Amino acid sequence: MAEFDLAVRGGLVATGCGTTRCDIGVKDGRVVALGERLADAARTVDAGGLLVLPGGVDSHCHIEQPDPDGTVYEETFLTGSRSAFAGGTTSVVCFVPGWKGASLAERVADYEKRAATGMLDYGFHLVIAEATDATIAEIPQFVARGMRSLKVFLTYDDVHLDDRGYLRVLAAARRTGALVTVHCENYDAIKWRTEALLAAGLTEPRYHAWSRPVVVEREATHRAIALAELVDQPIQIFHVSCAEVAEEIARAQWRGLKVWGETCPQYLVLTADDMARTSGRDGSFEGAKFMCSPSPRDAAAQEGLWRVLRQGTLDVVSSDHSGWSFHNDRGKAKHGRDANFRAIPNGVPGVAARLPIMFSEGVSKGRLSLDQFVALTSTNPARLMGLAPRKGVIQVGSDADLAIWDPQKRVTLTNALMQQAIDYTPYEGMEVTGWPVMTVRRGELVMRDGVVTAEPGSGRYLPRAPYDLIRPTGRLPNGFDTAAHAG
Ligand code: DUC
Ligand code: ZN
Ligand code: ZN
Repeated sequence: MAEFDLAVRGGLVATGCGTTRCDIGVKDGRVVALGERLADAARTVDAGGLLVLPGGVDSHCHIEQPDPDGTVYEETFLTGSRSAFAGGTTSVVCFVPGWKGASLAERVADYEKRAATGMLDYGFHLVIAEATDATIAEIPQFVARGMRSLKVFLTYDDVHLDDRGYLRVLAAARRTGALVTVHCENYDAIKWRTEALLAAGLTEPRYHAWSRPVVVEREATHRAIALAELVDQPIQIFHVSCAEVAEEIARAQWRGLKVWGETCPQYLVLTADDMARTSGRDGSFEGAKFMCSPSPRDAAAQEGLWRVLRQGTLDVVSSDHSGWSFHNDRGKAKHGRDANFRAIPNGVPGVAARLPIMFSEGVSKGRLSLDQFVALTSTNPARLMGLAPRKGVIQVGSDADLAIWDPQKRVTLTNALMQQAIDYTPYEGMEVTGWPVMTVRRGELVMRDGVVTAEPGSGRYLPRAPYDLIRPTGRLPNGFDTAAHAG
């Protein structure tokens, strides 16, 4: 009998702690050997001339997420899995949705059923949309079940927390050993500015960017960090749009605080000008395709982001994949094609495009080393989210999740290649160099040359234990642990 179920031979392997040419031996879904000329395997993949990387870990994905109005994001776990595998991603962390007045227990039960229908391995963040006694009391039982990251919003009508609510969630996270991830924009400032823009008749998609300039993101980021310092609670700032915001994180890190930062491809390759695009058919509504929050900025902001990625201030690149089709009347146009910018749902799809864009714009264009690319898109998110060393690395004992790349392959991005339920990609027509030609999930070849073959329902839940990296620093103002005494 062959020693391995699968051998991947002859590739240049970026393990997550360096790059080396070797074979990979897989047994029962895990990596069991790295070496030269490994013994026989039941199945062999020839990776000569190719790169073998840990499967992508996308720690910020909105998939099949129900909204309070009863609608559900169009991307299901089934279609989202197909799309992720097509783009070399094998694990995601999604969001158990939250809204005011709904019990966490009901939402978790519903979302668990949805996620179990996919093929991706998945973990859950818990959205905490209100800091009532009832919600705060529910948090520990779900952290104990492995959902050890909470998501809070400092803006959006349905979900935003005021400072006291945010402090209460930080305290609950500190007591239970969870990470808090934060959407940082100033709610009142955006609301005030939006009302003024609409009153002035500035309603088109491009004014979305005007409603939330950098300063509202920078202020909220500063506040999110300061309040986390008060509680001594580790946080991750989501979707940082420019270096000016990242500087807030750098300053906090320099002071020794546990603050991490994430950005997304849309902030590296789109700008606010994309929201001013028009088309013959859709007029200025075309700009809705590129609308997300925070807003994409400008070319200088993009260059600044590459710099802070190289410096390590931001250490994760996620997709923030959000499911709103453009052409039907349930997505971006759910309030009509002449709706003002406030009524257009935010978000852009990107679970499949994330790795090809980052590889091409980063590695192929010489902005990132191969090891930096792997760290940003797989190893670092896995470590921060408590998934490593099972995910995010290629080492003996880790799950055999691999993305096998042809670094020379040139591809023009189209929505068909994304294999997603959402009917457009904001990256249509973009040329990339480097493409994932095979994806392996737990030792199974689930994608080859764009053909996805995994069994629906074969994805596994990834419970995540409280983890060293997110342990508080122990530095408390006056040595007084507010979280131990306040609710
Ligand atoms: N911003 C978010 O915070 N969530 C989903 C989409 C978006 O643009
Ligand atoms: Zn967000
Ligand atoms: Zn998001």
